[in-house]
Amino acid sequence: MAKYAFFLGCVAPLRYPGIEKSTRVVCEKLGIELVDLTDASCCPAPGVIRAFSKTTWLAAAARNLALAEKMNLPIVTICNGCYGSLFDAAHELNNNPEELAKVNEILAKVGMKYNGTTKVHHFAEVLYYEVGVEKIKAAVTKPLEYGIATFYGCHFLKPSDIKGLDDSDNPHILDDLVEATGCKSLPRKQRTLCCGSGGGLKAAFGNVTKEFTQTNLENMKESGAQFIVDVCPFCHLQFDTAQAELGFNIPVLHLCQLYGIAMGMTEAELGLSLHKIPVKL
Ligand code: 9S8
Ligand code: 9S8
Ligand code: COM
Repeated sequence: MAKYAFFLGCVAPLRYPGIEKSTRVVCEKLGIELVDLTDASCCPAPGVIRAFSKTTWLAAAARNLALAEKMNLPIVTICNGCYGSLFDAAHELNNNPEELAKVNEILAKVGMKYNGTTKVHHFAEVLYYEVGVEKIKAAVTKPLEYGIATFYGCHFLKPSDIKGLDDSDNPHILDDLVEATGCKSLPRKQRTLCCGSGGGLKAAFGNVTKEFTQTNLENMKESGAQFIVDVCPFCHLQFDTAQAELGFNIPVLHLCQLYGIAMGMTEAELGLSLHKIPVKL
């Protein structure tokens, strides 16, 4: 059985606990063992912390990587931002002894050390490449027939030269994962556009964020989508909270919540009442 250190990040546990719960249930059904990464901090958010101080970003990320290293487990994240931050930090540190030594000088102050061995995975990567669509189809007990707008976000497949997953400009793995439930992923324009909220943009230039979100929502509406399905709680938060003001009303689900529905979880377990845009199944 595949076993991972489960990195929660901030947004899922604090704002959408149903994402966390559905991930736990779905992973158990699919034979993925999640072990809590006790004492983990914010990844830290790549667009925010890395943009201001690379040293701070690397040191905080290395601390999280070191916690998983102590457990001798690879990390799995349920968030693109956490994946981007921890994967990119591991990529820098695991291949660069000088940088690793600098970071360890900082970690020594909190009595820790990172040896540069932790691997980092995104849950959708694990589902597609390790579990596989056939096994997921076999675990579906309640086949669904919704038309879906899949939302990849930025940090899942990019930077493509180090992630090496799918075709980052014309991806298909999330569409295949969604269709394993019986749903249909609908074609639309600009599928890989940023939701607008990442990279610190939302805090610094809210109007630009709104324009990105609006363009995405227009394209999604035009496609006829009944749900948006994301793989990132940060994109999820943006689509769920920004729509009403922009005049849209498309309910938002994290992929694990969609799977939870297709595998018979209740609405309470899925935390759907915490969504701003009501989710009617
Ligand atoms: S942790 Fe703190 S803010 Fe967040 S959810 Fe995902 S990115 Fe990492
Ligand atoms: S898109 Fe651009 S930066 Fe990001 S991944 Fe999640 S939040 Fe939305
Ligand atoms: C987006 C995370 S998923 S961040 O805003 O780029 O840090």
